[in-house]
Amino acid sequence: MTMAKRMGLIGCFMVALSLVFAASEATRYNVGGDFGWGIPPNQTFYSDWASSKTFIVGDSLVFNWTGNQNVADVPMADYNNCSTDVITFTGSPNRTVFTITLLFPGPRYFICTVDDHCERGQKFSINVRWPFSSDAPSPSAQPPISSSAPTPSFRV
Ligand SMILES: [Cu+2]
Repeated sequence: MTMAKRMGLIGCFMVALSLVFAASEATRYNVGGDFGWGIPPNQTFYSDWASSKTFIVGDSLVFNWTGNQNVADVPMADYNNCSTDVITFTGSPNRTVFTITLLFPGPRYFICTVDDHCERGQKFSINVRWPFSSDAPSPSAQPPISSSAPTPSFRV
């Protein structure tokens, strides 16, 4: 394949990707609203904030903080344990604006690993959806697979 053809294919892919994002009107969410990203006033502050929103592929999370904070994009187990043994995104100690664009669907978990911030509620999880499928049920909302379903019978 020539370089020109290859660049053409990449170009087509980029156009298709941007069309998907444009059609879904990507949203930038300020995590925690006006409060920003810090030790919250209560344990459910960030889960309350996240539960009122629908996150679509292409949307962004904007973490705004002052002082000693960080953001870690972690698996569920680290989220549940408030693990501090994870890679974090840190910023300048004074003021940081850190943006994460949600590029793929599925559950995502974010925590702060400074001191006991996570235990004090500086954590939240979201379920990122594909565009155009905002009514799709989340994995936890799907009905359980019945074990008593009749097995198909075959005539011999
Ligand atoms: Cu923190």
